[in-house]
Amino acid sequence: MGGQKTAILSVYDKTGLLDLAKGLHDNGVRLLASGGTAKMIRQANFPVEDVSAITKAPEMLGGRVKTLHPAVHGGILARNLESDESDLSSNSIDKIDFVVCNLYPFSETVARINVTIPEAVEEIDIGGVTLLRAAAKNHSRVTIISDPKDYHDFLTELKEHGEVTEKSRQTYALKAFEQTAAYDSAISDFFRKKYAGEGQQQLPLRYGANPHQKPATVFMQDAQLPFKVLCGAPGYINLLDALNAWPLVQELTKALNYPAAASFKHVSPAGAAIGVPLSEEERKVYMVDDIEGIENSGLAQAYARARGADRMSSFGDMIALSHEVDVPTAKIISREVSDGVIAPKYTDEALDILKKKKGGKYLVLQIDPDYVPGPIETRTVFGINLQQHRNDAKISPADTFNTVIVPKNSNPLPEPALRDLTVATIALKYTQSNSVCYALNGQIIGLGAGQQSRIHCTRLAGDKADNWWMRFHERTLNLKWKKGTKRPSKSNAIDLLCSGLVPDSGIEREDFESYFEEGQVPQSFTTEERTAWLQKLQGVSVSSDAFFPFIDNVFRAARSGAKYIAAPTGSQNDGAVFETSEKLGVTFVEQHVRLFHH
Ligand code: 93A
Repeated sequence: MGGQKTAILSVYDKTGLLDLAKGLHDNGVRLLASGGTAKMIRQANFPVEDVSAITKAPEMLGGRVKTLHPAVHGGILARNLESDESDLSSNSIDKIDFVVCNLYPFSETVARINVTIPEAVEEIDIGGVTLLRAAAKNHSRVTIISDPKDYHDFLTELKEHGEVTEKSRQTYALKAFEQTAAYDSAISDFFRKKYAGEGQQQLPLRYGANPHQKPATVFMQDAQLPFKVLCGAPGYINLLDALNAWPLVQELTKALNYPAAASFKHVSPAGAAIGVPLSEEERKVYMVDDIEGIENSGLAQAYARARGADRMSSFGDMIALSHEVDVPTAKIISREVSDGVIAPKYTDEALDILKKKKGGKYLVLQIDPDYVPGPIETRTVFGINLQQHRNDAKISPADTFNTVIVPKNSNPLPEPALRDLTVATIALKYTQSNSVCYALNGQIIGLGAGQQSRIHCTRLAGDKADNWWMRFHERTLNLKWKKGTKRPSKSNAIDLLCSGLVPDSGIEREDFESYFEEGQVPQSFTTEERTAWLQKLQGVSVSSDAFFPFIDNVFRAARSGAKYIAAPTGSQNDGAVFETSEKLGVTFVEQHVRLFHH
């Protein structure tokens, strides 16, 4: 065909088709088109040939085979190579220079209510996707136009330069690749919902973050979900919690070689701990003194600590447990208000206990402990994709806290400090930023999450640590509850008392009093009582997910018994921060990795 260029046109959306055909014709291009496309061009009196003119084969199978032919794809895929040229000429195939194609409307079809599988199947474009991919693959020679919005610029370029520049061919090829990718993912999404066993590769969720956010689903691409639902039906936020809480406990247990537990709410830990044996007082404060066998279960003690850290925040929690769930752990869970639990295993007896909770609706997830996520994670916010390497930074007592800044020559840190800094820092890795965590005895005692200001975070966490410690005051330990007072009401009243927020009068006061025996309503703590008791809180470890920009954070941490602080460095104020720590007798450790989490 000498120097004449050839275009093949096959479009479902025929917007702008006639202008395009005219423009191509005006530029001396030979037009080939599939059935409906050719018909429309012909009716407008522009010269066009059917694809069958080169394939010598009719469209068949009711349109399922239109352009799938070596005469088409040989013509598109051929390079300017001698061997390709000779293949073409021995098969009497002409090169194709331009491909214009857009696809059957699969997404629009399956978006229709009550669409059937045969209807959806018929909208799976095969030949068009092949045209797009073939032309995009060979974009060093071929131009692929897949969007009617590009017709104008394409024709302008063709008219002005007689050809399409390499840059434009690249841009158009990328668009075609994006389109086939999106098209295929729409097809696999549709069939995943239809064919993947529920709970295996996908799981429909009742709704998303809020009841009006429907539909909602959780799924894996090309893999099974790494968890099974043993009881209940997970919600969207349950899963966000579970999928943050599980790696937290997995890392804690690996780093410290103890069973570990976390209690999550709104995608931050309310508590997290390892199974350091509980003292008698701790058992009382954490309301587990009557749990049989707790002293022999590291996991139960870990959860008692995680749940006990901040009982108010843990109300309705999602729990993660590092080891096989045993009866003592299940018994603690069974009488708390909680939404669900994720763990690698459950004993039969423990599972029976959990399955009875919430009228049989308690969420029990079993996670595959060998599941390792891929290195890249992607999310969509406001329709825009964000992608990053997963935060797989390893926190370990041996390697993370070995750079003591002040006091000089105080390496290494004592074991309990290393342990508590590890707990605090791993907890922060899974806490919404800004975050600061106070830890003691292998558990969180105060955690501030999601604050825009670091000092507010340090204060919030410090106030929580103070509140936690006030719960150990003998007056709190010996409260005389009215018979029948429920656990959440007790936690609430204790929280009011320990935070110093009990009102002197009014209906809130009456409500507070109603939980206690006649004449046994506790007095509020006096300032002196509080100060004296808080001074006894010592040896606390504090970790921060990013540097302390000002010395106020050190002042606040020290007020709640901080003896060790670990934080990244790099603030302009580092010098003053270190100096203040030293003056207050606080050991400052450089923690090398910033741990923002969102
Ligand atoms: O059923 S197909 O997958 N088989 C084909 O060989 C084929 N070639 C192009 N569908 C095929 N097409 C698609 O037909 C194009 O992607 C385009 O959407 C549509 C244009 O058909 P017509 O020209 O008959 O209107």
